[in-house]
Amino acid sequence: MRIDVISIFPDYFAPLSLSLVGKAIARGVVELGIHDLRRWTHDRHHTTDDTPYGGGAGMVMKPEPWGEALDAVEALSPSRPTIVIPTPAGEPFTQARAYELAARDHLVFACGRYEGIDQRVIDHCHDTYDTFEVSLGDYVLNGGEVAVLAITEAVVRLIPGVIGNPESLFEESHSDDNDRLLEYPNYTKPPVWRGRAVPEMLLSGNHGAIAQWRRERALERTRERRPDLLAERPPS
Ligand code: 6GU
Repeated sequence: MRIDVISIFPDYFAPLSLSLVGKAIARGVVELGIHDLRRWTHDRHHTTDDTPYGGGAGMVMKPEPWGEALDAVEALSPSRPTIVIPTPAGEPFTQARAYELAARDHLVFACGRYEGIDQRVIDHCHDTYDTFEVSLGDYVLNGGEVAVLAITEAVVRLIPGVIGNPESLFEESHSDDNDRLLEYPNYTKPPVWRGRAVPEMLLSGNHGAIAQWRRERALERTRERRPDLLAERPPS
């Protein structure tokens, strides 16, 4: 997979050379390009924003640099890219979307700052490419950069061969194999720590009973913390 990121803060993406994503890059599973949007400005001050038509607070990112940047980055791979635009006004980013993006050949992340990108750039993306406007949750970040770090990690770990033990993908929270419940609690040695014992069931060696106990804990947790997930579950 090829991933390109367009941002006015390219330094934000240094952490992508670490950890699991960094290894995928080092192994050539992922090719990563980080691009400074200012490269596609032509004025002395490398201006990327301007005041909003209609008035109001804040600044809006100008369309021209974005148009040139998208044209240039599209040309870096033979396939038509999938565009991801992080925005608090997007659809909630989910594990299902992460799996869908993990199957694409070329992802391009367009990081907006200020009050966002001129809507004509977004409309152009929807008309020209497969485009997803996604949000990480109901709170506001200053720009899309931190969201891109999160989304990239969620996507790259799902590319076949990136995770050492793919079985670990099956039981985790939000996986289909776990019926999209939150994950049950996990324990390791010692059996008692600061007076807290590991639940006895897990020491029983009865694998059927342990699986049932874990499912009950997963249901209990989901009911308490994310009742919305139970409501939208397919009937089982
Ligand atoms: Cl994806 N972007 C920004 N700027 N703020 C957010 C977000 C994304 N998700 C939640 N808040």
